[in-house]
Amino acid sequence: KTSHYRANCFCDFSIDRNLRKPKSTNFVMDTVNSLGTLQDEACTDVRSFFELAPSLKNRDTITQKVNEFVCHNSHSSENLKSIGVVCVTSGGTTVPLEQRCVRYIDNFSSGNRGAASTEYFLKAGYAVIFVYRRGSCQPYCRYLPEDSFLDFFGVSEKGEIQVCQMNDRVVKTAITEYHSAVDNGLLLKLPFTTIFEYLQILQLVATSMSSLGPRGMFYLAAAVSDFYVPWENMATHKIQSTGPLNMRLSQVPKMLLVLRKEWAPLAFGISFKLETDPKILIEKANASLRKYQMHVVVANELATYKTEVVLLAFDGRVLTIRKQDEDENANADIEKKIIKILVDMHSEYMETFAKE
Ligand code: PAZ
Repeated sequence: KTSHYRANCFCDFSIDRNLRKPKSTNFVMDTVNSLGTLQDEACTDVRSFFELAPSLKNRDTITQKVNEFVCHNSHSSENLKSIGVVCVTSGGTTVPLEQRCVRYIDNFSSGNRGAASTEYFLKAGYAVIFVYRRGSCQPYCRYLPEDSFLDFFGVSEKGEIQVCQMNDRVVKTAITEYHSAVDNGLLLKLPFTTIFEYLQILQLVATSMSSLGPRGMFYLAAAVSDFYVPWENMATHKIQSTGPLNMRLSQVPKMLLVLRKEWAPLAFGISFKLETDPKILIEKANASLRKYQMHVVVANELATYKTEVVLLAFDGRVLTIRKQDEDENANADIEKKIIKILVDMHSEYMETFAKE
């Protein structure tokens, strides 16, 4: 039932034909009804989450930056340089345990996927709003040393800063490409730390990007907390260690459906699903696709996420992308293949609007 073939970009595509089967009318109506209820519930939960969350610092400045960026990259802009605008989220959100936070729960993510994907989206002609966790991996800095940035530089006898010869090319490329993206108004970076900041920034970006219609895209690679301590239940000061700590975490409301249906309803939505148990990965990714009405869900397993992902698309396509052994060089990240496929899917999606 599953056919495998090799495409010219070295990806193994597996298309599960069962997923293309037309559904019965009853099934469709049930799905529509339950989605309506789910959407109403999600909207209510999201509204109360925002009402109770600590307000975002510099909200007005961030809003202005995002609006200007979106306007600069909108169709009406005279100097339009991008084919689409993508919001890439990257890194893990934290859940503070105290309002004056000393301790927090964190989520696994280095930000490498988001940073690499940003570079490939820019290369493909997109403008990128990079919403990233403070301190996580940055676009064009992936090849710089992790431990000491200073290892890359030296000081000449005249006191001038020099790049060590062996790193010369990497640093020049990084500086040139980064500045070119920023100077042309194609890269906007917005940092977050907590789940509260992340969701407020996402809402703000999404509502601004809704003006772009189908040219907008969301590539949600950030590892977002599922559980949190509501602000009003949180200890104000550092929790004292006077015995075992009992904590009750609430569920973070499901923003994906609200993003898709309310904040930016025409944008192309891609979310990620990470699991450690391979037995449930595809089932969970499929559930996300249906429940949150995403256009694509990228399923990956913790043990193999750098070398294998499965793309499940809303039209039933299921593509397995693998980093091959022959790709083992710095310029052949799996993200290069993922972005190529997603850009093609997004073009097809935009074409359906152009025809209408
Ligand atoms: O940031 P990174 O490169 O270390 O990891 C990327 C990832 C595994 C966090 C990402 O591919 C992903 O699956 N994000 C969604 C995680 C989630 O299910 O919440």
